[in-house]
Amino acid sequence: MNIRIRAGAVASAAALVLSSAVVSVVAAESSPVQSSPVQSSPQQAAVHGGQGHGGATPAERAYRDLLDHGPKAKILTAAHRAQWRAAPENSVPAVLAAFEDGAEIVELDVRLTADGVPVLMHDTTVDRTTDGTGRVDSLTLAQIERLRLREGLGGSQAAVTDERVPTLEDAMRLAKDRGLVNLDKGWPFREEIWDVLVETGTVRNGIYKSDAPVDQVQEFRSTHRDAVYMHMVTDANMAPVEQFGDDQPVAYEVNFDSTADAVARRPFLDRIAGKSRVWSNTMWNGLSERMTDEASLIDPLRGWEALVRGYRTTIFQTDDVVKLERWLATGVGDPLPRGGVRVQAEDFLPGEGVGYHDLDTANRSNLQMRPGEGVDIQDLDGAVSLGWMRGGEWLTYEVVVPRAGTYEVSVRASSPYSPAGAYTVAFDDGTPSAPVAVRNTTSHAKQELQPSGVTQRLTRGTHTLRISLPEDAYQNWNLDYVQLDPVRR
Ligand SMILES: [Ca+2]
Ligand SMILES: [Ca+2]
Ligand SMILES: [Ca+2]
Ligand SMILES: [Ca+2]
Repeated sequence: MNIRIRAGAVASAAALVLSSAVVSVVAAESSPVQSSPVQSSPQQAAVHGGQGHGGATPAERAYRDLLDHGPKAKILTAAHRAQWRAAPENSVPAVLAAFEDGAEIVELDVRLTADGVPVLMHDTTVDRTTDGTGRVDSLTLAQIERLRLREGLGGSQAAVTDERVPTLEDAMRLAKDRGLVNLDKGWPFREEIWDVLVETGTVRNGIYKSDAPVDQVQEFRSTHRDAVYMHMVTDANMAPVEQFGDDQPVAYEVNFDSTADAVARRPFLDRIAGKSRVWSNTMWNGLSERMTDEASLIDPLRGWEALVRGYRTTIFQTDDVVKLERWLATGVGDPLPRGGVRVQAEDFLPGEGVGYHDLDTANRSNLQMRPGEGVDIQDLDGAVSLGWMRGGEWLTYEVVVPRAGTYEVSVRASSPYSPAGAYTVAFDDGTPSAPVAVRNTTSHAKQELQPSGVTQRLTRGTHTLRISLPEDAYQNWNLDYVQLDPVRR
């Protein structure tokens, strides 16, 4: 069984600026692949990439795999700022969660305190990610250790946690047996980092990166023979592949905001792939021209699979470790639980005052995929979703329920605000539910499936689902899709 979309919605799909895959008709029960536990052991057969090398520890396996750029090389996962979906970015529990979720590499941001200690901090200041303020390089380690990290990707409205800013030494000790660390922002103080790697016995765990001139890189590597190094390239610095000669980096991070860029073309990528690994970033639209994590959840061929097939990618830096690992293992990025129903928020029933009510007739976003409809459809780094959600607005959907039973409503939503908003749910013109609060995901562009606690008994067949936004609640959030999961008894 699957979700049926009304004829009006299908007709408007012809006007999509994205591919027709945007209007996804999800078939839960006919899908050959059901969600399964993520396996990262070398014995697990992968749909994409090889099985990987053996080794005494996960870190040893990851190191051997990193050095392998042959045709059977394992595809490696790098968790951007560690697993920030489970804990604060660049925190100890986020590092542990990234490795537990199957990443071989955690990407961490390194800065020096006023007293010269490498700590994990993305921004030049501590303002976004902690309860304090000030520049990292103007605070001592003792001052920074008194701060508390905010949840997820931080922001002024993100909750403050009990977690503290880790030193690089803390992180390397955690990673020692577990996996590799991509050392972002650390090239200017590579010697201080080297001292930490030597002291903690983690020289093979730490992956330096830069886009520095090749002479400077080779000078460092000539005096630090065991240093693991990857190089960042764009069209502005393509030449290094030749300049590195027989002493190639373990990987090239290739960034392009257009597939017309020379670094995104096969001749260049083939030269890299013969000697090293191609590392692709899929967090935002501008890094691998729209081939993002979110686009991959709509269809892997729009993101991860396109990069593997067409761009020689063998390392992904991702904001969604769990879903990338699931795709590597099963070929499905965002599976629907068995018996579930999913309806994309952008597939609302047509007509102002009939299928929906929106406060202004314009689409406030730049994604004109349903011309003439006032609902605000947007592209959030590949997620086709609704924004400009305002009190008083409502949307209706036609859902086809495969089997009579009780279902729980979830929404995949995002917001950097607390409160973010609230909605009610009603079926078939029945009484609306009590308002459900939307959780702060710490970023407009980072969606999470949020169970509502609202359950409804439904007969087999077609039903109308209405999402309404109460006028008395603050509303500033984004809606990707609505999901009905059967409640097991
Ligand atoms: Ca970074
Ligand atoms: Ca509008
Ligand atoms: Ca609106
Ligand atoms: Ca959507």
